Amino acid sequence: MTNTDRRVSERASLDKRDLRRSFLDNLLYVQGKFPKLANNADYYLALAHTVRDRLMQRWISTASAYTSQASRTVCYLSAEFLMGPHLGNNLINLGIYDETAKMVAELGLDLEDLLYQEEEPGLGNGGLGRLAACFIDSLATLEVPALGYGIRYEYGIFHQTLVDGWQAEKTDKWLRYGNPWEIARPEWTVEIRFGGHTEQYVDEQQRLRVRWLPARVVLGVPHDTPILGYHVNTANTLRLWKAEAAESFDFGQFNRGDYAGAVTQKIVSENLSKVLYPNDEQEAGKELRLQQQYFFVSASLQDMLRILKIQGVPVENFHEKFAVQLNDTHPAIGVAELMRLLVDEHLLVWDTAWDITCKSFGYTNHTLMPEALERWSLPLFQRVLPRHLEIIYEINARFLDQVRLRFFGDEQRLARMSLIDEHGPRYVRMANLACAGSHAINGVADLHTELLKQDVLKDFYELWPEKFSNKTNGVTPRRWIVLANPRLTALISETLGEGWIKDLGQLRGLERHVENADFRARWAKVKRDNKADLAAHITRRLGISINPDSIFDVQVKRIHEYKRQHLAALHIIALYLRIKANPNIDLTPRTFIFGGKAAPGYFMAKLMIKLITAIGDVVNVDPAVRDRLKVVFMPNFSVTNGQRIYPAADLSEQISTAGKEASGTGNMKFQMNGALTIGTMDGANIEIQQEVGAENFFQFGLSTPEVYALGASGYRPMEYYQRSDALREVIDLIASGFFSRGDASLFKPLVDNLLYHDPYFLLADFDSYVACQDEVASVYRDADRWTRMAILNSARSGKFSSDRTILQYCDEIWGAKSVPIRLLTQEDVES
Ligand code: Z15
Repeated sequence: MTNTDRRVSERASLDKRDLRRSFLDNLLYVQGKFPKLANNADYYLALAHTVRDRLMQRWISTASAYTSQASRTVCYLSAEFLMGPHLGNNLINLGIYDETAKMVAELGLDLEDLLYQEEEPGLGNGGLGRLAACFIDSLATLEVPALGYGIRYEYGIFHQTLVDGWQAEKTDKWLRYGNPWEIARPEWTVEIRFGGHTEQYVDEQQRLRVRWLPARVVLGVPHDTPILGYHVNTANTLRLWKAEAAESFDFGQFNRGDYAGAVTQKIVSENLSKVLYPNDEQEAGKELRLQQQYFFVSASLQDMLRILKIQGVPVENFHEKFAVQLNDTHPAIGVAELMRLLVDEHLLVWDTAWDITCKSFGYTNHTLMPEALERWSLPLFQRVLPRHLEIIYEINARFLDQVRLRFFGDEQRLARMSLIDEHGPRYVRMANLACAGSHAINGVADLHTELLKQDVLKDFYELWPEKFSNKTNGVTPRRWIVLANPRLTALISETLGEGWIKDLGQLRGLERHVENADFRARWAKVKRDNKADLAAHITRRLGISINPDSIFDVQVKRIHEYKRQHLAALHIIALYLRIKANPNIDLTPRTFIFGGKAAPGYFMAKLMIKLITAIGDVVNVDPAVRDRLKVVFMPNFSVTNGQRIYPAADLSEQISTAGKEASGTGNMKFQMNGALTIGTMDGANIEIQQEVGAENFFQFGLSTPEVYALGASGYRPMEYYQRSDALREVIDLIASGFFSRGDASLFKPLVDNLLYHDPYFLLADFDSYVACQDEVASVYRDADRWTRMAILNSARSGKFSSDRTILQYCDEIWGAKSVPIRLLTQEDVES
């Protein structure tokens, strides 16, 4: 072995001595520091590089296997990937977490401290972006060839702080200290064109063609991150595009002395990947957003065509090589872009191109909320993508011909299904484009898919029932149990072995231990220890003391009216009023923990945060409460914070108005970690209840049909206010200014909205919710009963592994199979 060989193979070794050698080498050669001078940030980076070195062999082996094999590759197109920190997850998936913890401990360091140094890549808003991250993990673990394609935002989701109880936003400078997990691939840069106009021309074969003369060109530079599966050799790729200017300086302008003008082009171009839009389920219709979508979708499709070419596969076989999944309508422009690439650039005839396109794309819908459905005004669309508008008109003409034949004379249906909304100012409807151009359309939970078929996508369902299917969401047990909850992981693995980590259905084996008092005691201790950790964290960060024996009643998710954080707030006030009316009342102590970000422009959501913090400011210091209630709003809910919170929860709040939450995925993370759910019959809550049994689930509230009926019959929330004493007292107390130092105007918009509109039926569900919470409190008093229920919740969470979800996508939509990876040796790599 030459010297170089030795060094490189040490870098792939998982042996503890080699880990230590690499760690200290990286500290010296990458960070340029001696242990004496190094801080935790240096040690984090040294460790990140040590782990990255060990991913490389797997990544190269995977890439080489994929290049030489013809198997179908899943391309997951998503404007968001909410990955969370990589280091801990990679240590788990490599199987060297404990070794590494020992190795750094021997150097006087604490692995957890180092893990918390990582700035998490928060390239997503909430559920949709986190789902993409869980899917990418499961695809790698199941050894399925896959690429995640998205945008490398320079600024991810804003950092949330609280100022006087209000949300304040700070930019997320996650790349500030560099990113050891990515490799730029400038050699695979692509050009993306914008604006301008089109013209017709006649080619050599006398065929009429269209040429697009764009107004500007932007470069897309791929930045790749390896995504390692759990205990396998597969390392797939997350490929995120960074926008760069074609020329950094316009030398014409520069030479004319216009220095500022010379750099504007660079600034305008780089804006495309500058910042993530912080709206979740609220379409803003901004031009830059459409440009971002087209930017990453065009870059990704061009990348696929490049891969096809180096593999020597003809473009006619595109759909055999790639299954392209649209994560919501954000990448739906891909339907028109692939048509453009095939017809204008690869000169295929329309019908062939359309056949390839439809066979390639699948579309996942994630919401029933009308305000989230994307539409682009025609003038804006024309300005940004003139050629795509022509293509969409052509798709639409042929599509509507088909609808006309099937539904003879039904003009209204035609107007509803058209890719162009012509009811007032005209719009391109992205969901209609996605449906028309995909062979598969799916919802994300049973109820959601049924509602899509009956409601939002009814016309498309009636035209193509065979395209529709359900794929209930899931989450990865690697991050959400193994990494987040090491105590529970140790207990489960001691009891069942380690098979459950890749086959979560095996958790059913825990059911046999429910009647074992010793097992229950160990289970309860795990939860108690996790709660004590979180309590200590909250005290340290927020200065609020917490009783670890109180019920940890947790609602963490984006702040939205439909998710009804303010319903939970009304309940807290109801309990507070009981104490005030009867100071010695025997209440089960509770700690209410909230977390979540509001879209910066969403006034009501921000007011909901203020309401929760204002309640806390009163309740947490009122001596009459005597520590029976605590209200905590944890700032900056994120993947990192989620990993501390889910394992410590007793009660999971899933209280959206029935028919509004497409699935929810936080509900699954809580369940796996042994929290009980209080929930409405909405989204995946219904399936969670089916799995755990009604006796292990706290259900309340109107069902979806009841919500619809009440809405249709003319809902008058004021009647509920007048009928319920408890409700009236709660609302009156807010309205009086009691939580706002006498300022009755502060919460007036929220109170008036509830009394006169209440679009999410809080008042209708209030009594049912409070009664259900009383049942929660009484069950909690029987600690043994609670623990039994908690164990059964975890034991029956197997369905909600994203491995199950991904297997269904692979079998029923993508036609993708696993391709096990053989590790290349040093000689293979170098020959
Ligand atoms: C988002 O996070 C979700 C749907 C959307 O349409 C957008 Cl724009 C963002 C969420 C759903 O609200 C949630 O119920 C679901 O679990 C999640 O997507 C993943 O499917």
